[in-house]
Amino acid sequence: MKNNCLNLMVGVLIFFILLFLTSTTSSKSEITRNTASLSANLEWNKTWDTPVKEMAVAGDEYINGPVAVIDAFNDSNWKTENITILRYNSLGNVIWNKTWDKNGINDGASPKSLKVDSSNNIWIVGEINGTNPDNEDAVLLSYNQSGNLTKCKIWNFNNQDCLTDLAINNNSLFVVGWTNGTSSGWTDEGLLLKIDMNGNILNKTIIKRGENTIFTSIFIKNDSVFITGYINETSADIITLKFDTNCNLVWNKIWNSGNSDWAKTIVIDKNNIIYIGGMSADNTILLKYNWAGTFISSQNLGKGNHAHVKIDSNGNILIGWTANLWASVSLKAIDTSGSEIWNTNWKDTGYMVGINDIIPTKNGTFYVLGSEGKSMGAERAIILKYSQTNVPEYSTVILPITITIALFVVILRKTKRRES
Ligand SMILES: [Ca+2]
Ligand SMILES: [Ca+2]
Ligand SMILES: [Ca+2]
Repeated sequence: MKNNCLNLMVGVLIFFILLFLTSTTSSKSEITRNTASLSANLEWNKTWDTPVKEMAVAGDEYINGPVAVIDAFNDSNWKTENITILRYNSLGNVIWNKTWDKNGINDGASPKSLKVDSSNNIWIVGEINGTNPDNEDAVLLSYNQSGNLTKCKIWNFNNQDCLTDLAINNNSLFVVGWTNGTSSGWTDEGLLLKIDMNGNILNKTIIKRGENTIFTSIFIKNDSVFITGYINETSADIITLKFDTNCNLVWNKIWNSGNSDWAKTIVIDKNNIIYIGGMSADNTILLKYNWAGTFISSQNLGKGNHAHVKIDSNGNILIGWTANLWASVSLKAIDTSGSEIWNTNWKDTGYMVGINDIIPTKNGTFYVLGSEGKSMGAERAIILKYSQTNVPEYSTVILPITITIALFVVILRKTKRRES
């Protein structure tokens, strides 16, 4: 009996020594970080729900948690549409929420994008329907850490004006969108604004191809400005452009599958490969270009809406899209060679769900923003938090267990033989 106890203790001791040795070896190999063995795990999901409809549109990493902007609206009265900003902690609790309503008048404001600058100012772009729903003006808002509005710019360039995305580079804001001199549509022009941190416009560039040009996303790297969107010539085609930081056009490329094609997001990885997420007919697609604008590949991710693309802190590409007619949100990570690292999807029983943005953080976790509703459209905003963890490798658990059992059996047999 005494011997058995002793053997058990010896076995447990051997197990932990082996576990320690193998985990030390594997953590050393993590210096090169084997991201191929990462998996994504849902940490929590939260909703934001008021009597009107809400959609989480965009967000950014902030201080100890994300900040998100919500489009809050009422289908029966466009004037009640407004912009709500939510600051979260990392557990998904709302620290503060603010609603922007110009001069207290309901005039249909709608947010499109949000970014945080290096001084922790929150910048939001979108549109406001000044006098009627066909006469939008461009809106730029800035909030400080406490949620106080510090800047508000409204520009009426044309009949219809809308800002869709922004990027911050060396104390300048670069904002994209579209502008239109008529209220009939189909004559939109792509808009690029360079703005100082006081909200003054330094440069306004208009690009038009075909009948209609709309810019949807902007990404700046190494003082080069990359923009994507779509144009209408024969069918909708994806346009991708490179500018310098003085807003001079360097190149522009058109991608046409033969079907209707739209681009939603643009990012650039550590190897300077450009990724464009969008839609072609009713499929989710991912396009790749190199820095010089040479087309590399297009990938069909299956039936779904726009691909939202971001680069995470491991340098991998996170892709999310609304799939299966709002039945689920599909998420996947690929490495820079295009190999899939993980894929997962999110559903909420009884609800139709959709994604609008992904917010990667510095430690590999990421947030997903979107909306859900019992019927088509948004009833409430959703935010999900995922972590990415290393899948335990074979050697770190199985090997110590196997060796320990083998040693234990040998010791037990020897003891029994001695006892008999
Ligand atoms: Ca609601
Ligand atoms: Ca206008
Ligand atoms: Ca096309």
